[in-house]
This record gives sequence, C-alpha cells and structure tokens, in this order.
Amino acid sequence: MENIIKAYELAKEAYASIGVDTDAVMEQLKKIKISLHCWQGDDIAGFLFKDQALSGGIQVTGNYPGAATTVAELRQDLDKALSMIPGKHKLSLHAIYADTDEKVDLDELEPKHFATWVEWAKERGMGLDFNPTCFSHPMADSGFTISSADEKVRKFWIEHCRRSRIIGEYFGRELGMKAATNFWFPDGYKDIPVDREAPRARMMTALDEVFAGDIDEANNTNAIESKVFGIGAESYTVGSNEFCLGYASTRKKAVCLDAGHFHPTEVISDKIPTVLLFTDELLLHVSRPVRWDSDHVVIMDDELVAIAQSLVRTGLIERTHIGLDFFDASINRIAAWVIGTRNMIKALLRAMLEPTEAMKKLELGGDYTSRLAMMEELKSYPFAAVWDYYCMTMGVPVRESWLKEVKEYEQEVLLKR
Ligand code: RNT
Ligand code: ZN
Repeated sequence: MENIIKAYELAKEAYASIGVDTDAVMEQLKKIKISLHCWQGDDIAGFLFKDQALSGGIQVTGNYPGAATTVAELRQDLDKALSMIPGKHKLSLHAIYADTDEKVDLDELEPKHFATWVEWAKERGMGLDFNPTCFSHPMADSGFTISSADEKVRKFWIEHCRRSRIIGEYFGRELGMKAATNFWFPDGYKDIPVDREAPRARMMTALDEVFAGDIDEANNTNAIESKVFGIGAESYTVGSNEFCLGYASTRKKAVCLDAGHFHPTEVISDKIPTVLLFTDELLLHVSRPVRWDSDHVVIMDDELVAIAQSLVRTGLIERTHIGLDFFDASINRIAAWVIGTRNMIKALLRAMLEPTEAMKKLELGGDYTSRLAMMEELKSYPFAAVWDYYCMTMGVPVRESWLKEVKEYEQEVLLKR
C-alpha cells in the first residue's frame, strides 16, 4: 500500500509537469458508467426459454464450468465481478433475462417481469439498460424478424420491440438514470439476394411502428445496432451500417456501434466523432473481433485506447452510453467481465491523463513533429501508478490481486454448480 502511494505521488508530479491534474482526473473517472452486459455470465442463455439454442448468427464457444443457470446465480456472479471493478456502473439486460414464474412470450413482456432487476439495481446504486431479444426464438427461425415478409412474424417482433421501449423507459425512470435500449436484428441472407431493398424497406416501416405512439422517453434512448454479417447471413444483412445510420439520423434515434460489426480494417474509434455529428447520442458495444465478430474479451489494445481517446479528447463521452459486448465461455466468466471492464475504465483513465488542450494546440499550429513526439512519450507515462492508486482508493483489488478472489470463488461456488 505504501508503495502504491509513493508511486502515485511520483506519477502525480510527472503528470503535473505537463499540466494534468491526476486528482481531478480520478474525480472525473468516478462519474463514468460502463454498462456490463449480463449475457457474459451465462453464454446468452437467459431464463425465459429453457433449452432454446442460441440463434441469430452469433456464437459462444467454450465450455468452462460454472455458467449461471438461474437469476440468483447470475446476480451472485455479477456481484462478485462488480466487487473487483472500481466505480458504480450499469447492467445491460436482454429481454430473455426476465425474472418471472409466469409463462410469458416476448410479445407479452411488461415492466413487472423485470421488477426484481430494478430492485437489485436500486440496492446497488446502479443503472439498467435493455435489449429486445430478436433471436433464440422459433419466430426467428427463418433468419428474419422485424423485416420478415411474413406479416405474422413481423408483427410479433414489432410488438416485442415496442414493449422493450416501455421496459427501457421504466428502467430509466425508476432508477433516475437514463437507460439505453438497443435494437439489434440478425435479419439477413446466407446467399446473394435478388432484392436488397425490400427487406430494408420493411425494416424501416416496422421500426417506424415500433417507435410510433406517445411513449414517454425522457428516460430512455433507443439505439439501432448495425452489422456487416452473421453466421448464416454472410451475404446480406438488412440492418447494415448505412441503414442504421440513415434511420437513426432521420428519426432522431441513436446508433449502436459494435467494435466487431465492421470490415476488419474499419474501426469504431473513427466512427464515434462522425456519427455524433448527426445524432444526439451514441451507444457503444465495446468488443474485440479476432478475424471476425468473435466477441473476445476486451483487452488494452490499440483500438481500445483509440476508442477511449475519441470519447475523451472530444468531450463526446457526455453523449455516449458505453456498453460492453463480448462472450467467452472458454475462461472463467467472472474473470472475463473483470478483465474487459477494468480495461475499458483503464483505457478511459489513460485518455483522461493526456494534456488534450495542449496537444490540440500543436495540431492546429501545424506542429506535427511535436504532436507525434508527445503522443509517443505519453505511452510510457506512469498511468499504471494512477490506476493502481485509483483501484486502492475505490476499495477494489489492486493489480492482479483480484485473480486470487476469482479462483477462490471458482472453487467455492462455480465448481459446485
Ligand atoms: C450481435 C450483436 C448483439 C449481441 C447481443 C447479445 O452481433 O453484437 O449486440 O451480441 O445483443
Ligand atoms: Zn453488439
């Protein structure tokens, strides 16, 4: 502990010499909320439909023991993970995580089916986000949901999505923290379609129906998540980037940028400041695509640093909901949450420790030599000492000491399931 304080004092001086106030940065960092995705805890199984296979062209690989199978287990795991993550955050729920004994289908869901989640979040001072689940359901078996040519199928999903807005609004209102409700549709064709327009036109009309009516939405932001392809929908995805951006900007909705949903050399760090020129808010699904949309655990790679810089240097973090989206069943699932979330926060801290204004001045003054020199020198500034001190003062494990706790929990809880 003494060493952590010593290292922090030195780091504080180093940052002060370039005009950065580390204490002020940590105060700022405390206010930032990351939305943890509930589905890392149980491989996107949910509780509504037992034995329903995962569909929608997404896949969880691995068979590490201990996945949560009940609401109580998932909450216990989340609490464990949250105890190792500094700050107060949010939880992003999918519709299939409803906590109810009622036999209820997706087009019948109501706020009451999530009341215990609201209680859970309230007790922890957390927020909640929501996602309609437009997959893993017989009505999605054709590969199309809200853009289906079959009216019965389309109506079912429109109703599910409409109800999802109401649930998102309920979360935001009850918890006094704006919710983000994210609409992602797996709709697409495995092989080359004849008509690339009609499904998109149907999706547009269907979404207009979802968003029609006078549902109060002061407490909820609706976001549409685009994608380039899915397994079994390799040739054509209805909800493409252009579709979602066009829809969101003309309908005053938000876009959700998932780091794995673009062509391999495209990066969302560059899209963040572009999209926000045309929409009021933004949702992120921070993820790590390895060769495809593989949803690996988020690590401190160049793109994560760049995402954090895009948010912090611009101030656009104020209009962004930062959500995570990865699912790895080949390692301890709690460790996956902890690693990914701590990295997201750590990357934001790194970005906040930059002398942004001074660097912008260099850029505007055309001094690109100094800009590059500063960017490179900053990479070896002692941000880790600030991070360790931040974890310590926030009452969470410092460095890898959390791992021991995860291992104990694995022995005592996960392996006994
Ligand atoms: C799928 C999307 C979507 C899902 C979650 C479970 O490619 O990324 O966000 O991962 O809704
Ligand atoms: Zn996503």
